[in-house]
Formats: sequence, structure tokens, C-alpha cells
Amino acid sequence: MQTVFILNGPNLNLLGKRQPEIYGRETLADVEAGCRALAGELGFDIRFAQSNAEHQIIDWIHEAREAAAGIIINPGAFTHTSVAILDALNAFEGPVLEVHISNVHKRESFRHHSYVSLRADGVIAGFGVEGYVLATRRMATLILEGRSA
Ligand code: CA2
Repeated sequence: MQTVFILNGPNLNLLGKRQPEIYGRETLADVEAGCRALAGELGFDIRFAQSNAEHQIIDWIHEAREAAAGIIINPGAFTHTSVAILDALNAFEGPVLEVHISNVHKRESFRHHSYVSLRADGVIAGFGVEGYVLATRRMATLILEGRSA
């Protein structure tokens, strides 16, 4: 069975515990459960992970080169700063989807630019944690398209 990596960057471990007006009340464990259930219905497995360390996220993206059919990533604040994560994603051949819980374009101007968007095949922002589920569904389509290409 194919695996999709769902990677989360800094501070997302606080989801559901702080700033619910921006990020909602669901925890990252709730998000993982929702994605896992849908992925199961769609016929693939997920590996769901979060780290506050940039090098850890880069190492997971490198692992994905051998182990994942696609990557869904919410890089947190690294979205706006990390050329290193962009470089790692550029070395991954499968589909990449970028997710943001909040609508970054409605927030401070430093959140309007994403290095990761230069690689992402699709971007979801402002759909709350539902964005992860929508990305999981879209990933199934992209993986199927990849198989027939
Ligand atoms: O909207 C998103 O998903 C972000 O990637 C979240 C990042 C932020 O730096 C990006 O600009 C947009 C911040 C993640 C912090 O997550 C928290 C969750 C709950 C409480 C506190 C922080």
C-alpha cells in the first residue's frame, strides 16, 4: 500500500491548545485521525508527523524520496523563511500539497510569501483544519494520475 507523508512544522503541536480564534479547537491528533480515516477509505496509508526543528522536516522529506507517494506539508513559519525545505522538496519527485490552516493572505505581509509554493502542486489556505482532509482527497487524485502517466 502506498504511503503519503503529512508533515507539520513548528508550533503546530499547540493546535487546539492556544489561539483557537485563529487555528480552531481541534488538536493535531484530531487532524491526524481525520486524515487517516479518509486515506484508509481512499486506499492509502499516511505517516503523520510534526517537528519544531527544520532539520527534522528536511530529513523526513529525504526519507519520502524512497518511502512516500506524495507529501502534504504545513511548514508553519518555515513556509516564509526556509529555502532549505524548498530545496529538499525540489529533490522529491511525487506530488506536493501545501496546507495552511489560516488564510495567510489575510494576515501580516510577511506571511504572504511562501518558498514552499514554488514547488507545491496545490495550496490550501484558510479552510481551517478541514484543509488537511481536502488535501488528502486531492492527493488520491494526484497519485492516481501519476500511476496512469
Ligand atoms: O496557517 C497556518 O497553518 C500556518 O502555517 C501556521 C503557522 C504560521 O506561522 C503560518 O504563517 C501559517 C503557525 C503555526 C502555529 O500554530 C499554533 C497553533 C495553535 C496555537 C499556537 C500556534
